[in-house]
Amino acid sequence: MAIRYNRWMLRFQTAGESHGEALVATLSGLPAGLAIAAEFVDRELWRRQQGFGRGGRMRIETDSAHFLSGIRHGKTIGSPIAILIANKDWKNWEEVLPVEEGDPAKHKAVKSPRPGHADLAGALKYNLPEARYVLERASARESAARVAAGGLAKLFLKALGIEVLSHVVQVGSTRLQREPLWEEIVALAAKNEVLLNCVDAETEQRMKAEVDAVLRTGDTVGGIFEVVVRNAPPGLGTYAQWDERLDAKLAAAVMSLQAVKAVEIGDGVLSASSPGSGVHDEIGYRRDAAGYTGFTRASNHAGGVEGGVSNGSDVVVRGYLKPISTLRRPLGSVDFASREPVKAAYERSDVCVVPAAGVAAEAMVALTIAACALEKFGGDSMLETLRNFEGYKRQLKDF
Ligand code: EPS
Repeated sequence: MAIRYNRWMLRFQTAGESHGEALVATLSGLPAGLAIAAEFVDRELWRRQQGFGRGGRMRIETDSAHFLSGIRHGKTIGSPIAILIANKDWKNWEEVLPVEEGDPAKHKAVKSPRPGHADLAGALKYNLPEARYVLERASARESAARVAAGGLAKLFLKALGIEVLSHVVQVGSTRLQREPLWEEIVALAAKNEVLLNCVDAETEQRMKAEVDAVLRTGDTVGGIFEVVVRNAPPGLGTYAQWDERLDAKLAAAVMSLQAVKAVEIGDGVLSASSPGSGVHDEIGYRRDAAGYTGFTRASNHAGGVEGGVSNGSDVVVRGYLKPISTLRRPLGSVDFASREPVKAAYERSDVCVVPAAGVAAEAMVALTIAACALEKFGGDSMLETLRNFEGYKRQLKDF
């Protein structure tokens, strides 16, 4: 019996550790003939590095995707794409974390596990005496590799007219109180200075005050980001099998990001406490409606997915981020060696990463939507994929 995910036409994996030499991503299954703008992928990587509350590490790194394979003369060739992102910080860690045996005296052990981090569970699982190797891979640094792969998925989706972007809905207890316009989210992504990636300037200042407060007290703060897929065609994903539902795939993709503790599709959380009449999106019809079909919706509480299938409205996915688990004023823990009570280890860290996590989630959502689109439309070349997509669009118009 095959595990369904192995049948995905678009597959990607990452390798690399936070303070190792580089991060690596491989992406298999993009059709041949897709134009790749390397500057676009680098801009995505830059976006992930931004936001008020990022730590000192982001002043060291300037993430850039180095393509090793699968792209020639500016276009995909149908072969697996390998991407390398160098860690500039490696020069400071070469002797601490050498591939060869090296000098054990130079090792920087993480001696007491941080509550909320993978430290303890990872050390127990891999039978490691302390948590250094655990944090090296569990670190959200890995999400840079996802953003590079996701950048390619975004370029594929753009060729189909589909866009994926994010914005921040909540930092700490400060929440955006209105629905953003798509144009506002687009404008956010074009900014060259990112504060907290919120569409409302006044709310963003209050979000900044929340980050300032935890910076002062040695604490950290979480929040909620929202990813919006614009122009997703109806018919991605299916209710036919549990693991083929679009919402299930999106939930897994976004939940797999570091520090995400809950995922919501549309107004999923609110809908649990609302009457049905208040949350289901009434259906209308206008022959000349913009979009894939003449069917219209009065609202989009469903977040563009009904029965595990995209319905033609924007797909909206929210990720709920716990506060970063590395605290400058650490919580109680236990020394790995002595088992005595001590404070948890502290390493240089971020205090708020909600905007950055939103960009990483865009990548995961783009990869998921691209995989579903390729399952539906197939194609080994862009010519073939786009022809199949055009045929489906005509079918929808004629429905
Ligand atoms: C992280 C700790 C910090 C973050 C890192 C995630 O890194 P460092 O230990 O080098 O200061 O900056 O995130 C990134 C490096 C990144 O690119 O997002 C952690 O422990 O999870």
